[in-house]
Amino acid sequence: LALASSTAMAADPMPRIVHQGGHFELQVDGQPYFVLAGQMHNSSAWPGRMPAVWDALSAIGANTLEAPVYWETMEPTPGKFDFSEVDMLLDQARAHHVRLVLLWFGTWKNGGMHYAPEWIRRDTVRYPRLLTAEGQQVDGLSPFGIETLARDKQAFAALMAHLKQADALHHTVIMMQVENESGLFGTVRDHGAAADAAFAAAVPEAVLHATGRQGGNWRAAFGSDAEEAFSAYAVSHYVDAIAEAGKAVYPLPLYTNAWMRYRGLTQPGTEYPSGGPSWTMLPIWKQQTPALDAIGSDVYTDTFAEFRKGVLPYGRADNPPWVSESGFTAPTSRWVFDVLARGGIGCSQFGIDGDADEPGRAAAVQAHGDNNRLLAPVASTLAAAAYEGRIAAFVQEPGAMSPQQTLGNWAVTVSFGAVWGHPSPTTAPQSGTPLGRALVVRLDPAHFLVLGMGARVEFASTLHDGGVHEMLRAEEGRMTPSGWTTTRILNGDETDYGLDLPVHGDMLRVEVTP
Ligand code: N0T
Repeated sequence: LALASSTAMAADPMPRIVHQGGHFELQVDGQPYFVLAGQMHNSSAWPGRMPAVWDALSAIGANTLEAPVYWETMEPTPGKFDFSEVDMLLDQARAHHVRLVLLWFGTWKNGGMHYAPEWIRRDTVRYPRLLTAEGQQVDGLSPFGIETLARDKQAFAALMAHLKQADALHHTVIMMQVENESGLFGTVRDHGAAADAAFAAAVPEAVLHATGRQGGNWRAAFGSDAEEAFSAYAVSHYVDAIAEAGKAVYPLPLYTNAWMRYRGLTQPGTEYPSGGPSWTMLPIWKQQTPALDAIGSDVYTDTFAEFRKGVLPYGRADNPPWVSESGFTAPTSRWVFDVLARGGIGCSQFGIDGDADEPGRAAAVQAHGDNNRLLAPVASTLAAAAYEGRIAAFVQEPGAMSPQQTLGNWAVTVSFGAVWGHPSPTTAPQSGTPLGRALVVRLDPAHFLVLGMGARVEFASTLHDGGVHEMLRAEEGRMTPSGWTTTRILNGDETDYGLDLPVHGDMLRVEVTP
């Protein structure tokens, strides 16, 4: 018996994140995994609501569900845990053959405290609130609440112990989010007695080192950003302690998500949570959170320029591109292509179980469904190629010129809004509905995989050596576990003007003379 169970454990290593050369890979059951996820609305992890969640998830064909775990429901009285919500999620996810990312709604939820149990909310002596400079108590917990932190740590560790017992042989849960968009609203920093003392004291050496600041107290080192930097230190330290406690019990990949500072936001504590992992606070956050494997970006924009501004700072040698949430609209269907090619670990759409008649929802279901129908069957192959830097992504961006990238000895140009039989619109800025998206994967020097929607792809050799370097063959088909299967060879009208990928997506394999 002991032998049988240790063999089973050995066959299924823990999910983990590996990285090389700035590219990352999440491995599940020892295989590359790319998270193509949907997240339910905040109050949907209840049995009566789950059928709508599963319908929504299957409509978009995602391979992963992001689901909250509510502290208030999991620990209704101090130290008495109720894991029925978690067990329901595990059972249903297994029945639907998808993986789970669980979101720990603990001390912080969107810079607030509304998932803290009532016994915490009622006892402001043991679990102190934030204090404003004027001494006003705020609807948010102090990151200096020693007992609050102890309670959150204990609850998160209990959740991880439950998963270890209920899921270690399945790994239905592949990753955990620690807190949700942490940080402070209502004041830029806490003004309680402990906070005031720490704010007046010397900035820890490690923080100075990570931020390149000179010594002294927070004001001296950070000037007008002192309060926000101080809060980032306090909150990141707190979140890391929770992550560390959970990881010691059951070492799943752990991340936290950022309410970002973009789209013109400049005011911490009023426009976005102060001290959360916004991009200007990332050096402090990364330095303070060794127990976290990643800081994810919650990107609520339909424009590629804002997406880039929001996400690029998070792709670092020590942090994977990971879109932990994005708005559930049709234009956001482009982001996953970009994240994949950057060597990121995945992308999730927030609020998939909205009302059927919500404006834009039908188009979002169509676009993200098209994505996942195309990407999910080859996600492991794509993740492996992305890890090695063999993928280029191209997304439509009105106003920009047609993107071109080089893969091996080939310049790949992708244009959007091409009309069949007409030359490619590569000499003027792009226009049109921004939904075009494509990936080109270099399989070997002579073969490329081309996949995407609403895009024209053209190959041109970068070798000008008088030799013949041309596209020999374009096959439509699919990647199966045993390799490439051709459904038809494209030629003539289908290739003479470039490879036109239809709006709902297609996958081609291209052979070139190397
Ligand atoms: C997100 C979601 C959910 C000027 C919003 C986004 C989710 C949380 N918060 O629907 O509440 O639980 O993580 C904040 C978006 C601010 C955008 C400001 C742009």
